[in-house]
Amino acid sequence: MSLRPEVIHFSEEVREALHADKPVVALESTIIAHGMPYPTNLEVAQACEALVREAGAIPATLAIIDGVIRAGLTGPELERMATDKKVLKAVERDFPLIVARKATAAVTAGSSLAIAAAAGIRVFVTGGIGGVGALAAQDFDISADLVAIAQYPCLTVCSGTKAFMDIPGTLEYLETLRVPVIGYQTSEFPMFYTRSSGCKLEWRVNTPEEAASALAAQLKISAQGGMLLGVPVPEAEALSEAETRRAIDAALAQLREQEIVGKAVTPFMLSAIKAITGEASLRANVALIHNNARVGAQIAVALSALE
Ligand code: PSU
Ligand code: MN
Repeated sequence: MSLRPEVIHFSEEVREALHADKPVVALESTIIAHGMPYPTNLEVAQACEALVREAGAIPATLAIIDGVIRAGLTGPELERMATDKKVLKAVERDFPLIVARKATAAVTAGSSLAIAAAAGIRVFVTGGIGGVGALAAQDFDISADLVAIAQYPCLTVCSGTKAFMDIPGTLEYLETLRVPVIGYQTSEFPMFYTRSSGCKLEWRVNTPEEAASALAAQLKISAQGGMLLGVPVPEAEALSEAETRRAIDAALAQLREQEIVGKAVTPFMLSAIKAITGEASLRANVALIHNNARVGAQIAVALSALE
């Protein structure tokens, strides 16, 4: 799939910024609508936009509102994402039906990348990407995020895949898809709530400038294809590996018992983990998203300086 650029409706600010080649950072909306409880979700969405601005870039939060694919939301639209229980979760294959029915949907990392690529936005920020599921060898649960990261010419800034995924399997699959995976100030792939997964990476960058030059080279040499940057959750809010593993095992047991499948898995797991760890997992989730917004914006600014 590839979106036609003319179907995207830009906010005036985002349109002007892209037109003037100013740095723009794409932000996803599934983490707002389905990833965190209200009012934390709204606070995080607003804080991310503010952090991107502080770093000198323009935020473009992405969503489908009443059937219209949007880059750059108004305040009330952002609020709707955070509060309206009827907001759907759109992976790319859902776009035609959501548009035809004039429905409202949050977009996942993969579908955000489709919009960002068509819009000419080169940096996308999320919390954790979808990955290869823990039982993928039997149930084929592999997130469409991975395919989108491989296809679209955009950098994805994340804190790893959600911790309840098969992390080594996810990294193997990214290798198959030919995605460069880079650690930001780390030599291991981060594990979402936890700084490290024990999975070593071949590539590491230490500054926004280094990340930007890798991205600039990718954009120059390849007509297609993205890049993945793993930024560990800030130390102060990180959960220990043991804490994370314990919460995940308990949540996975609930998931199997309740026979939840498909798109509902991720929202279920996030809220089950939060119920098990108390507020600690939510605090870590918030901290890593804020940090990723800051780092992503610094990279977008550095990229624009290179261009
Ligand atoms: N990570 C989070 N919270 C989320 C998601 C990821 O911490 O809400 C969302 C992202 O939008 C991601 C999507 O793209 O879950 C992946 O869903 P799935 O595993 O169903 O492909
Ligand atoms: Mn899945």
